Amino acid sequence: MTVDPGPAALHIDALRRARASARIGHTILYFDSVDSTNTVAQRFAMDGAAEGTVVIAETQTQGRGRLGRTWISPPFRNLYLSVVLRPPIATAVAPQIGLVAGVAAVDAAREWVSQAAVKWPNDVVIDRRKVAGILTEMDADGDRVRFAILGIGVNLNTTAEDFPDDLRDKAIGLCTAAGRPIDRVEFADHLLSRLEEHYDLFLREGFAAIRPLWESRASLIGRHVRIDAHTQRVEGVVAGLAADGALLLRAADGNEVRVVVGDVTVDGGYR
Ligand code: BT5
Repeated sequence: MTVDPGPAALHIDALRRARASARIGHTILYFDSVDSTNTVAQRFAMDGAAEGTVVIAETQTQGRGRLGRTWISPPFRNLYLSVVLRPPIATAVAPQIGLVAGVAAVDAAREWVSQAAVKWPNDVVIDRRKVAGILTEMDADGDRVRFAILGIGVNLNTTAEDFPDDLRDKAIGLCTAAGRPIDRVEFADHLLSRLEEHYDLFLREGFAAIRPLWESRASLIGRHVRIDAHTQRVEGVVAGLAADGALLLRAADGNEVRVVVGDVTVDGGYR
Protein backbone atom coordinates (compact mmCIF):
# COMPACT_ATOMS: atom_id res chain seq x y z
CA MET A 1 0.00 0.00 0.00
CA THR A 2 1.32 3.44 -0.81
CA VAL A 3 0.70 6.27 1.57
CA ASP A 4 -0.17 9.64 0.09
CA PRO A 5 2.29 12.08 1.64
CA GLY A 6 -0.29 14.85 1.35
CA PRO A 7 -0.22 17.85 -0.93
CA ALA A 8 1.84 19.97 1.44
CA ALA A 9 4.86 17.66 1.69
CA LEU A 10 7.98 18.40 -0.31
CA HIS A 11 8.19 16.26 -3.45
CA ILE A 12 11.38 14.70 -2.24
CA ASP A 13 11.57 12.14 -5.05
CA ALA A 14 11.58 14.94 -7.62
CA LEU A 15 14.37 16.71 -5.75
CA ARG A 16 16.38 13.49 -5.44
CA ARG A 17 16.00 12.89 -9.17
CA ALA A 18 17.15 16.43 -9.95
CA ARG A 19 20.24 16.04 -7.76
CA ALA A 20 21.10 12.39 -8.54
CA SER A 21 24.33 13.15 -10.38
CA ALA A 22 25.24 16.30 -8.44
CA ARG A 23 28.08 16.70 -5.94
CA ILE A 24 25.85 18.51 -3.43
CA GLY A 25 22.63 16.64 -2.85
CA HIS A 26 23.60 13.22 -4.29
CA THR A 27 22.22 11.86 -1.02
CA ILE A 28 19.25 13.60 0.58
CA LEU A 29 17.96 12.51 3.98
CA TYR A 30 14.43 13.76 4.46
CA PHE A 31 12.50 14.05 7.74
CA ASP A 32 9.11 15.37 8.80
CA SER A 33 10.42 16.86 12.01
CA VAL A 34 13.83 17.09 13.66
CA ASP A 35 15.31 19.14 16.47
CA SER A 36 17.70 20.89 14.08
CA THR A 37 18.87 19.77 10.64
CA ASN A 38 22.37 20.91 11.67
CA THR A 39 22.35 18.53 14.63
CA VAL A 40 21.13 15.63 12.48
CA ALA A 41 23.69 16.35 9.74
CA GLN A 42 26.42 16.55 12.35
CA ARG A 43 25.49 13.09 13.59
CA PHE A 44 25.63 11.67 10.04
CA ALA A 45 28.96 13.42 9.42
CA MET A 46 30.39 11.88 12.61
CA ASP A 47 29.34 8.51 11.20
CA GLY A 48 31.21 9.22 7.96
CA ALA A 49 28.56 10.75 5.67
CA ALA A 50 30.15 11.88 2.40
CA GLU A 51 30.63 15.47 1.34
CA GLY A 52 27.49 16.75 -0.31
CA THR A 53 25.07 14.78 1.88
CA VAL A 54 22.01 16.96 2.57
CA VAL A 55 19.52 16.77 5.44
CA ILE A 56 16.11 18.37 4.89
CA ALA A 57 13.23 18.61 7.35
CA GLU A 58 9.69 19.93 7.03
CA THR A 59 9.98 21.53 10.45
CA GLN A 60 12.46 21.94 13.30
CA THR A 61 11.60 21.93 16.98
CA GLN A 62 14.90 23.57 17.91
CA GLY A 63 16.00 25.34 14.75
CA ARG A 64 18.88 27.56 15.71
CA GLY A 65 20.64 30.72 14.62
CA ARG A 66 23.96 32.08 15.76
CA LEU A 67 24.78 32.64 19.44
CA GLY A 68 22.02 30.35 20.70
CA ARG A 69 19.24 32.22 18.92
CA THR A 70 16.12 30.51 17.54
CA TRP A 71 15.20 29.93 13.88
CA ILE A 72 11.40 29.94 13.51
CA SER A 73 10.54 26.87 11.40
CA PRO A 74 6.83 26.56 10.50
CA PRO A 75 6.09 23.23 8.75
CA PHE A 76 5.50 22.48 5.05
CA ARG A 77 6.12 26.00 3.74
CA ASN A 78 9.83 26.66 3.74
CA LEU A 79 13.24 25.10 3.40
CA TYR A 80 15.39 23.96 6.31
CA LEU A 81 18.45 22.11 5.15
CA SER A 82 21.99 21.27 6.20
CA VAL A 83 24.86 20.18 3.99
CA VAL A 84 27.85 18.05 5.07
CA LEU A 85 31.04 19.57 3.64
CA ARG A 86 34.59 18.31 3.99
CA PRO A 87 36.72 21.20 2.72
CA PRO A 88 40.51 20.79 2.98
CA ILE A 89 40.92 24.12 4.77
CA ALA A 90 42.17 25.53 8.08
CA THR A 91 39.67 26.19 10.86
CA ALA A 92 40.57 29.89 10.80
CA VAL A 93 38.99 30.32 7.36
CA ALA A 94 35.90 28.13 7.98
CA PRO A 95 33.59 31.17 8.39
CA GLN A 96 34.25 31.91 4.70
CA ILE A 97 31.99 28.95 3.89
CA GLY A 98 29.06 30.93 5.26
CA LEU A 99 29.93 33.80 2.91
CA VAL A 100 30.13 31.37 -0.01
CA ALA A 101 26.68 30.09 0.93
CA GLY A 102 25.38 33.66 1.19
CA VAL A 103 26.33 34.29 -2.44
CA ALA A 104 24.63 31.03 -3.47
CA ALA A 105 21.46 31.79 -1.49
CA VAL A 106 21.18 35.30 -2.95
CA ASP A 107 21.62 33.97 -6.46
CA ALA A 108 18.90 31.38 -5.88
CA ALA A 109 16.55 34.02 -4.42
CA ARG A 110 17.25 36.35 -7.36
CA GLU A 111 15.73 33.78 -9.72
CA TRP A 112 12.44 34.97 -8.17
CA VAL A 113 13.16 38.42 -6.74
CA SER A 114 15.92 40.49 -8.31
CA GLN A 115 16.49 42.81 -5.36
CA ALA A 116 17.57 40.03 -2.95
CA ALA A 117 20.91 40.94 -1.37
CA VAL A 118 23.37 39.61 1.19
CA LYS A 119 23.81 41.29 4.56
CA TRP A 120 26.96 40.57 6.54
CA PRO A 121 27.77 38.05 7.77
CA ASN A 122 25.30 35.92 5.86
CA ASP A 123 21.69 36.92 5.91
CA VAL A 124 19.73 37.21 2.70
CA VAL A 125 17.47 40.25 2.76
CA ILE A 126 14.77 41.71 0.55
CA ASP A 127 13.74 45.31 1.19
CA ARG A 128 15.66 45.14 4.50
CA ARG A 129 13.74 42.06 5.66
CA LYS A 130 15.40 38.73 6.28
CA VAL A 131 14.38 35.97 3.89
CA ALA A 132 17.17 33.48 4.72
CA GLY A 133 19.71 32.78 7.44
CA ILE A 134 22.85 30.68 7.36
CA LEU A 135 24.59 28.88 10.21
CA THR A 136 27.99 27.22 9.67
CA GLU A 137 29.26 24.86 12.35
CA MET A 138 32.40 22.77 12.18
CA ASP A 139 34.31 19.90 13.65
CA ALA A 140 38.08 20.29 13.77
CA ASP A 141 41.12 18.05 13.80
CA GLY A 142 43.81 20.31 15.23
CA ASP A 143 43.76 23.42 13.06
CA ARG A 144 42.17 21.65 10.08
CA VAL A 145 38.44 21.35 9.39
CA ARG A 146 37.30 17.72 9.63
CA PHE A 147 33.83 18.62 8.42
CA ALA A 148 31.60 21.66 8.28
CA ILE A 149 27.83 21.65 8.57
CA LEU A 150 26.26 24.36 6.50
CA GLY A 151 22.71 25.09 7.65
CA ILE A 152 20.42 27.22 5.50
CA GLY A 153 16.89 28.30 6.38
CA VAL A 154 14.83 30.07 3.70
CA ASN A 155 11.36 31.54 4.14
CA LEU A 156 9.64 30.53 0.94
CA ASN A 157 5.88 30.38 1.46
CA THR A 158 5.47 31.94 4.90
CA THR A 159 3.39 35.08 4.99
CA ALA A 160 3.40 37.85 7.59
CA GLU A 161 0.84 36.13 9.85
CA ASP A 162 3.08 33.04 10.15
CA PHE A 163 5.78 35.08 11.91
CA PRO A 164 5.63 35.96 15.60
CA ASP A 165 4.87 39.64 16.30
CA ASP A 166 8.47 40.64 16.94
CA LEU A 167 9.58 39.31 13.55
CA ARG A 168 6.76 40.66 11.39
CA ASP A 169 8.61 43.77 10.25
CA LYS A 170 12.02 42.04 10.12
CA ALA A 171 11.26 38.84 8.22
CA ILE A 172 9.71 38.13 4.83
CA GLY A 173 8.77 35.12 2.73
CA LEU A 174 10.09 34.95 -0.83
CA CYS A 175 6.48 34.39 -1.96
CA THR A 176 5.43 37.79 -0.58
CA ALA A 177 8.18 39.59 -2.48
CA ALA A 178 7.62 37.52 -5.64
CA GLY A 179 3.83 37.83 -5.47
CA ARG A 180 3.32 34.12 -6.11
CA PRO A 181 3.90 30.78 -4.34
CA ILE A 182 7.40 29.34 -4.57
CA ASP A 183 7.91 25.78 -5.78
CA ARG A 184 10.07 24.36 -3.00
CA VAL A 185 11.69 21.64 -5.12
CA GLU A 186 12.63 24.14 -7.80
CA PHE A 187 14.08 26.51 -5.20
CA ALA A 188 16.02 23.77 -3.40
CA ASP A 189 17.46 22.53 -6.69
CA HIS A 190 18.57 26.07 -7.64
CA LEU A 191 20.04 26.67 -4.20
CA LEU A 192 22.06 23.44 -4.19
CA SER A 193 23.26 24.06 -7.78
CA ARG A 194 24.44 27.59 -6.95
CA LEU A 195 26.07 26.29 -3.79
CA GLU A 196 27.92 23.58 -5.69
CA GLU A 197 29.12 26.16 -8.24
CA HIS A 198 30.40 28.68 -5.68
CA TYR A 199 31.80 26.09 -3.30
CA ASP A 200 33.79 24.55 -6.18
CA LEU A 201 35.10 28.00 -7.09
CA PHE A 202 36.08 28.56 -3.44
CA LEU A 203 37.97 25.24 -3.32
CA ARG A 204 39.71 25.90 -6.66
CA GLU A 205 40.63 29.56 -6.29
CA GLY A 206 40.16 30.43 -2.63
CA PHE A 207 38.17 33.21 -1.02
CA ALA A 208 39.74 35.80 -3.35
CA ALA A 209 37.36 34.57 -6.07
CA ILE A 210 34.29 34.76 -3.80
CA ARG A 211 34.96 38.18 -2.28
CA PRO A 212 34.00 40.31 -5.35
CA LEU A 213 30.89 38.16 -5.90
CA TRP A 214 29.84 38.75 -2.29
CA GLU A 215 30.54 42.50 -2.46
CA SER A 216 28.57 42.91 -5.69
CA ARG A 217 25.53 41.33 -4.02
CA ALA A 218 25.82 43.17 -0.70
CA SER A 219 23.06 45.42 0.59
CA LEU A 220 25.02 47.81 2.78
CA ILE A 221 28.20 48.93 1.00
CA GLY A 222 28.54 52.69 1.53
CA ARG A 223 25.93 52.75 4.31
CA HIS A 224 26.56 53.93 7.85
CA VAL A 225 26.00 51.04 10.27
CA ARG A 226 26.40 50.05 13.90
CA ILE A 227 27.75 46.67 14.86
CA ASP A 228 27.18 45.07 18.22
CA ALA A 229 29.56 42.31 19.15
CA HIS A 230 29.52 41.02 22.71
CA THR A 231 29.93 44.15 24.82
CA GLN A 232 31.50 46.24 22.06
CA ARG A 233 29.83 48.56 19.59
CA VAL A 234 31.54 49.95 16.50
CA GLU A 235 30.18 52.37 13.94
CA GLY A 236 31.22 53.38 10.47
CA VAL A 237 30.53 53.23 6.77
CA VAL A 238 30.67 49.75 5.21
CA ALA A 239 33.67 49.61 2.85
CA GLY A 240 33.50 45.93 1.85
CA LEU A 241 35.13 42.67 2.82
CA ALA A 242 38.73 42.10 3.87
CA ALA A 243 40.73 39.40 2.09
CA ASP A 244 39.75 36.93 4.84
CA GLY A 245 36.02 37.76 4.90
CA ALA A 246 36.00 40.19 7.84
CA LEU A 247 33.74 43.21 7.35
CA LEU A 248 35.60 46.49 6.80
CA LEU A 249 34.19 49.73 8.15
CA ARG A 250 35.51 53.24 7.67
CA ALA A 251 35.15 54.96 11.05
CA ALA A 252 34.47 58.69 11.50
CA ASP A 253 38.15 59.31 12.27
CA GLY A 254 39.08 57.80 8.88
CA ASN A 255 40.51 54.61 10.34
CA GLU A 256 39.54 51.25 8.89
CA VAL A 257 37.96 48.85 11.39
CA ARG A 258 37.85 45.07 10.90
CA VAL A 259 34.82 43.22 12.27
CA VAL A 260 34.85 39.45 12.55
CA VAL A 261 31.69 38.83 14.55
CA GLY A 262 28.57 40.80 15.35
CA ASP A 263 25.12 41.96 14.30
CA VAL A 264 24.81 44.82 11.86
CA THR A 265 22.22 47.53 12.40
CA VAL A 266 21.52 50.21 9.83
CA ASP A 267 20.93 53.74 11.06
CA GLY A 268 17.28 54.26 11.87
CA GLY A 269 16.47 50.76 10.85
CA TYR A 270 16.37 47.10 11.17
CA ARG A 271 18.74 44.60 12.68
C1 BT5 B 1 20.77 32.90 11.42
O1 BT5 B 1 21.13 33.19 12.69
O2 BT5 B 1 20.24 33.66 10.65
C2 BT5 B 1 21.05 31.45 11.00
C3 BT5 B 1 19.79 30.68 10.81
C4 BT5 B 1 20.06 29.31 10.24
C5 BT5 B 1 18.82 28.46 10.19
C6 BT5 B 1 19.07 27.15 9.52
S1 BT5 B 1 17.60 26.24 9.24
C7 BT5 B 1 18.49 24.82 8.84
C8 BT5 B 1 19.64 24.76 9.81
N1 BT5 B 1 19.27 24.09 11.04
C9 BT5 B 1 19.32 24.93 12.10
O3 BT5 B 1 19.03 24.61 13.27
N2 BT5 B 1 19.71 26.14 11.69
C10 BT5 B 1 19.99 26.18 10.27
P1 BT5 B 1 21.13 34.67 13.30
O4 BT5 B 1 21.89 35.59 12.40
O5 BT5 B 1 21.59 34.49 14.70
O6 BT5 B 1 19.64 35.13 13.26
C11 BT5 B 1 18.68 34.61 14.15
C12 BT5 B 1 17.60 35.68 14.30
O7 BT5 B 1 16.83 35.77 13.08
C13 BT5 B 1 16.59 35.38 15.39
O8 BT5 B 1 17.04 35.83 16.64
C14 BT5 B 1 15.37 36.15 14.90
O9 BT5 B 1 15.49 37.54 15.19
C15 BT5 B 1 15.48 36.03 13.39
N3 BT5 B 1 14.67 34.90 12.87
C16 BT5 B 1 14.32 33.73 13.47
N4 BT5 B 1 13.62 32.96 12.66
C17 BT5 B 1 13.50 33.65 11.48
C18 BT5 B 1 12.88 33.37 10.25
N5 BT5 B 1 12.24 32.23 10.00
N6 BT5 B 1 12.97 34.33 9.29
C19 BT5 B 1 13.61 35.49 9.47
N7 BT5 B 1 14.21 35.81 10.64
C20 BT5 B 1 14.16 34.89 11.63
